[in-house]
Amino acid sequence: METDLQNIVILTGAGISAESGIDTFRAEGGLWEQHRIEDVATPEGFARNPDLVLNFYDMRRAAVQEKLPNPAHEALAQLNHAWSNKPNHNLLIVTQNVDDLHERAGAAHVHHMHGELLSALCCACEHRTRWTGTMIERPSCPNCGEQALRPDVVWFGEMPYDMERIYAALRNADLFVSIGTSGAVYPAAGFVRDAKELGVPTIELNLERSEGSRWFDETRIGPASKLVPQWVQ
Ligand code: BV8
Repeated sequence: METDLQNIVILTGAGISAESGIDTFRAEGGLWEQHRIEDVATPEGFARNPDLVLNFYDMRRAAVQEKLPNPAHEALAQLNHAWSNKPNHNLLIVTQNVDDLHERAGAAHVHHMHGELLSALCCACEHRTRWTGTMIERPSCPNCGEQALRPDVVWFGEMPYDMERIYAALRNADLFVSIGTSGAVYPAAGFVRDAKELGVPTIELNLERSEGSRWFDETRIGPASKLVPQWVQ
C-alpha cells in the first residue's frame, strides 16, 4: 500500500465473507437462488409473509455465529488498528454485509450501511437491541414489550443507514477500495463513480470482474483472503 495515504474508504461486500463459509447473494447456489429477493428482502415481502422472512434471517443469524473471520477481515482489522494510532489518519470501513466478521476480527467503528443480523429493530417503537437469538417466536421488544421485532437490516426500497457519513468520508478520501462486491446494488454500487468525480483514486479487489469494474482505476482479480493482506502490507 502507498505509504503517503492518510484517508481511506473501504467498501466490502459478501465476497469478503465467502471464504469464511458465508453464502454470497449472486454466486451459484447463493442466497438469491435459494429465495426470491421480493419475498425475503423487501418490506412488502415481510408484510406478505413475516414467518418466511423471520426464518430466512434466523437461519442466516445462526449460520454466521458458527463462522470465523478470514485473513481478509484480519488484514483490515490490523489496518484499522494501525490507522487509529496515526494522527490525522482516517479509515472508514463501510460494509454492505450484515454479518459481524469485521468486528470479530477486531475492526472498530465499522459502518454497516445495510444493518446487522445481530441487531433487532422494533416496528412499534423503533428501539434497537443486540440480538443473537431467533425472531420466529415473535419475542417482545425489550423496550416497549410489543411483539414487533424485525431484523435490523436494510431491505430493497429502504434507505441505507447514515449515507452522509459515507459521502463525507469519500469527499476527504485519498483512496477508495472496493472488496468482494458485485457492484449490483445501489447506492453502494455508485460509490466508485462518486469517488472518481471527486478525483479520488479507486481500486477493486474481487474474485472476478464486477458490474463496476469499468469504473475502477485498477482491478485486482483473486480471492480476498490473498489479495487483501497483500494490499494492506
Ligand atoms: C435505496 C441487506 C432508496 C439485507 C441488501 C439506483 C439508485 C438508487 C437505488 C436504486 C437504483 N436502482 C435500483 C435501486 C433500488 C435498489 C437496487 O439497487 N436494486 C438493484 C437490484 C438494481 N436499491 C435499494 O433498494 C437500496 N435502497 O435505494 O433506497 C430510498 C430513497 C429514499 C427513501 C427510501 C429509499 C437498498 C439496497 C439494500 C438491500 N439490502 N442487503 C440482507 O443482507 O439480507 S443488498 C445485498 O446485495 C448486499 O447488502 C449488497 O448491497 C448487495 C450486493 O451484494 P454483494 O455484497 O455484492 O454480493 P454478491 O453476491 O452480489 O457479489 C459477491 C461478489 O463477491 C461477487 O462479485 C463475487 O465475484 C465476489 N466474490 C465471491 N467470493 C469472493 C469474492 N471476492 C473476493 N474473494 C472471494 N473469495
